[in-house]
Amino acid sequence: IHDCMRGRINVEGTNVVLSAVIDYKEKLLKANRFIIVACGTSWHAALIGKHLIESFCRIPVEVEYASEFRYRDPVISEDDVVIAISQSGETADTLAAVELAKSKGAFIYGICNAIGSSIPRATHTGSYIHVGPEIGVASTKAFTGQVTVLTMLALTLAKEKNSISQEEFLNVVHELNQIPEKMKKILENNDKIAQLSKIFTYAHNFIYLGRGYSYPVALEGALKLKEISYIHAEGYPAAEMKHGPIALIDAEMPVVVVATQNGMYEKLISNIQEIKARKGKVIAIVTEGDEVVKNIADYCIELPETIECLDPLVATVPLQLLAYHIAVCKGMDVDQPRNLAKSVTV
Ligand code: F1P
Repeated sequence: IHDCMRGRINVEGTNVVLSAVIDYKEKLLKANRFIIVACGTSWHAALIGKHLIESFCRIPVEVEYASEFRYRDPVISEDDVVIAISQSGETADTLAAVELAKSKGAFIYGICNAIGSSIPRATHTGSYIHVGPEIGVASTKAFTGQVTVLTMLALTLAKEKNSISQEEFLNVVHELNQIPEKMKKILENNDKIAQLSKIFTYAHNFIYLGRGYSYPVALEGALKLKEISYIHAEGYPAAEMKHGPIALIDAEMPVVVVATQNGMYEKLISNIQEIKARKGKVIAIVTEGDEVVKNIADYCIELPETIECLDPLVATVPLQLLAYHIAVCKGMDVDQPRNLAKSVTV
């Protein structure tokens, strides 16, 4: 994450991650709307990007599965900016979405990891996330890199547009700079998460819940578990639970709840109470020092405090570790899960 925040510093000392935002700021700021296209983990990063860009820049954002986008006739115009997110830069659906949007005159901004790959070459400009190669098939550090770049992009545009105060801008930058140290603290939970994982190897299903910025984190936690441990897992916005998924909850059901002390904390407490009333097993991701959720949840993983918009950066890591340790306990090959390819090129 440090490398990603620094970007590659060029001779003039400019952060290369952001130089494209600065160079094309007029084009980006006069967009009617942004459309973000991506697949899998990158699509979850896109949902966080939508929240960041809409909150900071007040520009409407649509998030599309690239795998659906190219099979209909989406409304795209020259006034749209399309952001394509891909770790590998080779995902066929995302590349096809880029080509389609480009043919309709949209301006295309890529956020990719693999330098010189097909998607960045097909875009007008963009940012590399600079997190280095993903060793395993499942995207992990790329997610953190994508969210970091989206945060920096939203902040930079908001500053140009004056849609956030100088005070707020400086506060987010300050907090962002603390994230690498906080990540180290989160990794100190590794042994605890490994122990916790042993309890849940029995499970055939998992539910993940979050609200606001943490809803895509819940989706990503569930995807990681599916990808590497082959356990069926679904992520939901916590408030959607009562519209159906609550029927699934019984004493056998582990429910992972991202319940940091931000935004909708109070509402998450009542969601946890609803699960406990149905005897579900709650694994809560909480802010350090939280005593309220600790008293209701079955298990808690603590996170250092940060501001709401940066929660996804810290809250995703324990969920990745949970999926990793459960998969290891079950004897799975976490680097090369069955049926998955590093880049889906067909
Ligand atoms: C998209 C993706 C990954 C996932 C798996 C299959 O890849 O869905 O998120 O972990 O590797 O592909 P990309 O477009 O971000 O390279």
